[in-house]
Amino acid sequence: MADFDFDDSPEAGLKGSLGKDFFWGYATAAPQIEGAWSTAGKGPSTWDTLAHTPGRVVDGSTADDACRSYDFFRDDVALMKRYGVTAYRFSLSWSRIIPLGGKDDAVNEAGVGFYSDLIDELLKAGITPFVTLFHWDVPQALEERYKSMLDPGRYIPDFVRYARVCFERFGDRVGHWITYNEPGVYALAGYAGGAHAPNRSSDRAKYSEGDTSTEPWIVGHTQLLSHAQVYRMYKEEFAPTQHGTIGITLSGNWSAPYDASSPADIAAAQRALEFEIAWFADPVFGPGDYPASMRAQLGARLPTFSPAEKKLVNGSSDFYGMNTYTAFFVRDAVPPGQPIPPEDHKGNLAWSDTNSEGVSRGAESDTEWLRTSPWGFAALLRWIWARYHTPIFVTENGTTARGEHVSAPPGDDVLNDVHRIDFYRAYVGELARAVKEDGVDIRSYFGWTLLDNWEWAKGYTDRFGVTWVDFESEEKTRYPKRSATFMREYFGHLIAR
Ligand code: PNW
Repeated sequence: MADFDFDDSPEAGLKGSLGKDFFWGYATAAPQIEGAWSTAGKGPSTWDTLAHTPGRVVDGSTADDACRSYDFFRDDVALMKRYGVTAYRFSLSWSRIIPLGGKDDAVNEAGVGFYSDLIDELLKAGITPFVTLFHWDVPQALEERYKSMLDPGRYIPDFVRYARVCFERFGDRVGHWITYNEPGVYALAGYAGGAHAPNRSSDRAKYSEGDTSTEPWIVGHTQLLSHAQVYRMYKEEFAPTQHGTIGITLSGNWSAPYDASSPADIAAAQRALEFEIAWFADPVFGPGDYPASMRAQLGARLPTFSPAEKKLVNGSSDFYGMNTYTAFFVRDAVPPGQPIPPEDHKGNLAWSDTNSEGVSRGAESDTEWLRTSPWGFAALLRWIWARYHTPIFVTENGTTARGEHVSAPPGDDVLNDVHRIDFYRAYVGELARAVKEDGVDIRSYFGWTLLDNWEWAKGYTDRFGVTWVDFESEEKTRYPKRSATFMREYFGHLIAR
């Protein structure tokens, strides 16, 4: 019996608006769920190093065990089958597959075996794997050898060889590849703000090394070049026999002008989208170079593409992988004519939670930056479609909810996660409307995330899952939240039969 009735809801008219081959499911990342951080030959990653450095994770936790999905992956697949998903997006841990990471370093057969078993288990359950090669965990050995992405000449061949091993070992069964997850968040959180691995920033009160004014732009450039090389390699050497698709996933939230009638605020909102999204999307899907607004502010601190690199990068993604969570109201931080500090990495912006008319960007979650802003998602889908005309795979979207930090067993008040249900109802509804009303080509939706997990430097303090996890228990016991049921029934309504 169905829990939710969509035939008598505002979404009634959206019935069957998504195609039969639309993929839906949940996304995860290896460091956030696997645990087994040093099991069966796995080498340490930069995130293991961060977690074992006092003061770097807000609750002092590590990801040593996380959700123990390394041990319980068969249970996770069974859970997803119950949840009715058709696809699962997960990432591979580079240092589980090549413990030291480098192109001449040994492959760890136990690590390959783990992912091979996971892929087989998914296929047996009728769930299509979407595999991310890089979700932020650089092998620690490469950080120590040459500062990883800060040395593109040494990093790129190492990443390309890692990708080759993955295509060789898994490509017979995996047809959907994502090279990088959110190169922008990776570059800014790890090299500008510094809270993420490898903890580099100009903020000397907190971090001993780094240069916020230059390093994020180098790291972004390295990711673009290495992504593109892997894309070309896959197309030339693997796609002819493996017939898969491959692309990149970008992060990006909607930015709207604080005062919708102010030309300066309108320009600020456009600049926000360019610094956050077009930084990567213009070189890959658009005109083939960084946006003019970035060059104007950053000058020579932003690397340049040689003609050959431009050609390599432009057109190097079969689809637009889209991670998005929220929306902001923005205006200029520094007034026109005054110098913008070289550490600015967001495009000279000031943010507010309400606009000039007092309209809120949305309901608060349990995470400061994240509010329920489906209006922004609706606008963003159309902005990306209009600017890039590339099929969109939504690869992450979701929310935390207040009141979920309780001891096991969680009560019905916790498991009935109305805030998350409202979020998913609104966002996925906007997705279906963009498809139905404006013909935006959207092919997947992955909720973030399957399980409450280790939310990076936030530790276990942010619960994004449709499954509540008891991190105190030996088995990391899983309790389905009601949003999981909601999603199964909602997609049952939206996807054509
Ligand atoms: C994503 N923002 O990161 C990551 O891909 C996930 O691993 C992570 O757990 C999830 O979102 C939730 O945070 C983001 O500030 C981090 O807009 C920050 C932002 C967006 C995405």
